[in-house]
Amino acid sequence: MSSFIPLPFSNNYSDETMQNKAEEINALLQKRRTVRDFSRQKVAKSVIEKCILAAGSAPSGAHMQPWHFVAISNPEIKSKIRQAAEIEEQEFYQHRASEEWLKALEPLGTDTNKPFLERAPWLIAVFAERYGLDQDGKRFKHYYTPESVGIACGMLLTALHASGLVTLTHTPSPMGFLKDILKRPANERPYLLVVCGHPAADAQVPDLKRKDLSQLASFFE
Ligand code: IYR
Repeated sequence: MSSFIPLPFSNNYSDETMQNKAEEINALLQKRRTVRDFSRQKVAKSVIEKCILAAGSAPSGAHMQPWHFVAISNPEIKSKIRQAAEIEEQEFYQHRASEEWLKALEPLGTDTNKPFLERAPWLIAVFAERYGLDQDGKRFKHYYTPESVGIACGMLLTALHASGLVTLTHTPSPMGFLKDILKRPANERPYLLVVCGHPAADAQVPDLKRKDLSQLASFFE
């Protein structure tokens, strides 16, 4: 059973307006950088709420919306997350990571110490719902879950960046501890931890280059 409504917007931009819009969004997103040095400056919950709503507008397989976002500003919970993440990171840097992986990480200057997990005003833990549960607790299938949640995360990062905040996509692995600390149900799997806030006044980022258009795209015209 489906019901349809007329597309609820119409832009019809001129070629020139469209060109300008594309340039504007590219210029905005080219400024995005992953930041590891955060200030303790607070960020209003209402900003985080809006950005999560924006993320929730992502397309998803069969419109199952297989995601859940947990936003944390509570210092005790942030501290628990830091402790658990640093234990996993010690394992990673000392045992789990291959030489090749450690070499690839060198330019980023990362290590087992994760102070940003306590300093940044917000952590947003993103969970992927492996399957849905109806009102009677009966399971139903979700489709293209990693793709859907990945798109939603991209939109979350875009919304946070466009709001003037900086982010770090943090991937302590495995992330099972997030599920325990945040008391998430069995059908959810931790997908990504987004650290977000204002950059420290002296924040530094690695001098990375992005692929240019000829490297990152091909066209058949
Ligand atoms: N999770 C570790 C290692 C790490 C892995 C990748 I791939 C990165 O792009 C950055 C870090 C850490 O957060 O330090």
